[in-house]
Amino acid sequence: MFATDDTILAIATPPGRGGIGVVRISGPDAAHIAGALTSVGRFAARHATLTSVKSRDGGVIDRAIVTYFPAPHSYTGEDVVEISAHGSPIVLEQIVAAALDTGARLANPGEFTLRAYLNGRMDLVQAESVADLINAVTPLQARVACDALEGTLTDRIRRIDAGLMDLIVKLEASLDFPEEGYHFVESGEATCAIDAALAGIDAMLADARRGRLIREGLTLAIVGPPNAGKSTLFNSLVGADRAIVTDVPGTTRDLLTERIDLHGIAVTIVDTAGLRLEAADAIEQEGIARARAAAEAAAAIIVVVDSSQPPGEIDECVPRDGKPHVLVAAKADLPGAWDAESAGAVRVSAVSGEGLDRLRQAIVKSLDIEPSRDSAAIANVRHVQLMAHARDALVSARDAAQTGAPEEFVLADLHDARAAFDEIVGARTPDDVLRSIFERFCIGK
Ligand SMILES: Nc1nc2c(ncn2[C@@H]2O[C@H](COP(=O)(O)OP(=O)(O)OP(=O)(O)O)[C@@H](O)[C@H]2O)c(=O)[nH]1
Ligand SMILES: [Mg+2]
Repeated sequence: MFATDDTILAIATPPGRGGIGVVRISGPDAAHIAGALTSVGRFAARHATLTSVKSRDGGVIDRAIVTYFPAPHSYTGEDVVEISAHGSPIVLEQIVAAALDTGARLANPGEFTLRAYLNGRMDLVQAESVADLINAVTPLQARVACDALEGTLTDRIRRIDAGLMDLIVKLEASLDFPEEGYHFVESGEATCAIDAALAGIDAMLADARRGRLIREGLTLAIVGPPNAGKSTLFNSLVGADRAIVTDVPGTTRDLLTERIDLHGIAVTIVDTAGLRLEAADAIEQEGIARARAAAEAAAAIIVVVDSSQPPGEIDECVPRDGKPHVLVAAKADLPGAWDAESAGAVRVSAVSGEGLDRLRQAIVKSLDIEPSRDSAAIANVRHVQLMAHARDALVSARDAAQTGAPEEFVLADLHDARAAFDEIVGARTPDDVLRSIFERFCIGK
């Protein structure tokens, strides 16, 4: 169980120096503590009050803006006080120490949001999206998290759930008249209602892969023969001179990784050693082994081939397992030695910059995620697993309804599906699951 009857506090702004730093206090003693720190008798609700904040010995720590949010109209649903002081770690730590002296305790990671959830200020999906929003590294990730925070995912689930509830009520009413079988609902009508719910779930699961790529990002490996122009392309995509480029085949040995924003998707791009059978030495051999492992681990691959040289053994570089990949004909500014067009390759020149935009588009297209549509309501593994569980239960419910099995059988499966929905939005979620969710938060959130 989670304690919520004490008063917690934490620095809510990131570590380091800044214009403003905020100490947040939440719990029954929040107003009392603010009074003790400032000697302001009573703070008006949601009014910014400029006042001195003092330590226990009466010395002034800083001039700060204090805002009091009385319960239940606050982030956590409890009495909350936010002290906006100057953004100095020393000042903020002194304010925290002074507040601790008055009986509050330090908040655990995510504890403010946990309380917001426990007090019904938001459901679990919204609480999880707070962490996603804070951790977003691309604007698209932020937008998807913000959508979930607004409740789009919850709404979608609630709509499916309402249809099931309707069916459950009718089936349970039928149970009161056992001799007459499906009394308030025909077996066909039940099947129809379950099919509608299944269609809703399937649409969400289809979105899930795309949502997860947006939420979690993905790894993209650049592979190809030596000297093809892989490191040059890596540098172009990263927008910095990260990798060493020379005309000596076998220049790159170690894996180089860099994070880029590819049309809103957080992509970790990996430069690798050129693949060839005859490695010059043990170092290159190890580099090639690492290149293969990186290609194996990546979600997608860019195969780079020199367009000015006979292509050689490029088949070796193309993934065989159907993994998304894009073929690049590099050095497009030089006279071509093979027909890039009919090979379906994107012609790219690092010298002229030709083809880079087309390449970015081709990569996104190969991932099949259309990032312009922003209905990625379901993105997190926990949600996907529970949704899949609900789906299994509904398939079993439909089979039972179709074969005219007793209502109890159908009902058991329907309740099972609804329990999974409840666990997603947090209406019924075990404490250990809650704990692991909120542990991922930062302190002060
Ligand atoms: N003209 C021209 N030369 C290029 C282009 N891209 C790369 N090069 C040259 O091709 C040579 C090899 O480039 P790298 O980027 O080091 O090739 P790599 O595939 O990383 O090579 P390894 O690390 O040895 O496997 C260098 O001399 C580059 O300057 C290009 O678009 N046009
Ligand atoms: Mg290289």
